[in-house]
Amino acid sequence: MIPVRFIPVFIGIIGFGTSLNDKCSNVVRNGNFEEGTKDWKFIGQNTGLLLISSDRIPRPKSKQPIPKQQEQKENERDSSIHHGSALSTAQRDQWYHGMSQELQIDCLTQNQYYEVSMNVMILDYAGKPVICDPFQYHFDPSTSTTCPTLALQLESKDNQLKSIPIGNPIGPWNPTEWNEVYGIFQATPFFFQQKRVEMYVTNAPVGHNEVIDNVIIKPISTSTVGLRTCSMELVKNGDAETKDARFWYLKGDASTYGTLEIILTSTPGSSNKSNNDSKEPFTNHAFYHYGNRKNKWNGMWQKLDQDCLGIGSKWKISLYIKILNKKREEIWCDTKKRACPEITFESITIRGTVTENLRNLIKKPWENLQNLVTKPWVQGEWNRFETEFTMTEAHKKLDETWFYVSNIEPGHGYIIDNISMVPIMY
Ligand SMILES: [Ca+2]
Ligand SMILES: [Ca+2]
Repeated sequence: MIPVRFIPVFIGIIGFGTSLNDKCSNVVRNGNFEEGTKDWKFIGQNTGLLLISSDRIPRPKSKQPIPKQQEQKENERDSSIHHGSALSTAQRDQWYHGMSQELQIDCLTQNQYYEVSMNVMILDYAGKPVICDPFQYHFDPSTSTTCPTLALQLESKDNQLKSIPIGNPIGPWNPTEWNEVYGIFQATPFFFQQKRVEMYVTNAPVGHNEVIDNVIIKPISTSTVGLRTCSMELVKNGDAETKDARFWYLKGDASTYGTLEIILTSTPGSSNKSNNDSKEPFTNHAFYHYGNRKNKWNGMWQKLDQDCLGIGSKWKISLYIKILNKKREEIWCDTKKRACPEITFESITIRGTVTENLRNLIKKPWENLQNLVTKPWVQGEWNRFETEFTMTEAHKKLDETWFYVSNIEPGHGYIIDNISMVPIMY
């Protein structure tokens, strides 16, 4: 069993002046569990709720291997704010079983955008931390590496149920520390036609407990990461300065795409966001994708906001990149033989079954875009990549448009930063 400490409910804490603004500054009630399990329920007959002490959550022990050169692995996640209690399930018999809370719909404003965040871990029934894979975008309940997600269950007046994901797990996943679920959603008029809107934690593998803390749903603000800015920048978190890989996935499936971590480095064109000491050579963060990549197209993958991509609109994509061999040494590639990294755009429509989706994926339109910077590749330095993409009708008529890093030899890795996509003709 997990170490469990029951916390008494502090009745006195709800006595403060609770105007609607105060009450709704976090749409989630008792999101930090300072009032015990108050306002929380669960989905699944045997799920149950347990309060556990946040201090009992296991702390990190080991470090991952780092590239064989100057870069350092980023390993600083602030865990100092997590005190008091956290909420765990007691048992989970189905992937969709988890803790839940009915949302105060009168706290939501129609058409307003909301930022969602939550700290989360997975523990097995013996209380040991479990790793999951946040880079797999498509949820497959038959795999044992799915990560917890935050979703809304909407129940209509005629009892129809609809589920909407509102927060996705962020990689890289550290099993022995708090991880984050993050997202942005809009409170559409559809929400207000429902009989009930219930938020729930879902998608962790069956037979494991979800543990959560600091669940927040609040109106977006200037500090919200990943807001729509069609006219300025279409890539979300292209510079890794959130110190994580939020908004990024890996193309392929977990057995073929390797893994990704955040490293400290020094990329041209980066401001010293994370370190004010000018003597320190590692001033910013970058993505490092490596490991057992089986295909050239197993690359970092991000969904674009297709509403920003008008037919005929033209975009400039730019980034800095280094490539590494299996020994994690920086290597050279031959631009003349088309052996260097590229960027691929693709569009898909997801409908029906997994088999149908796979068939759709084969038929999708895609373009492999080469580097328009004709300078030869320089080993050991950051290489500049620039290309252009024009949105077409063939892309637009499908539901989703994505792009990914491609044409990297299987088994090789790359370090990438300052990935940007800005309009040339909009
Ligand atoms: Ca707490
Ligand atoms: Ca960066």
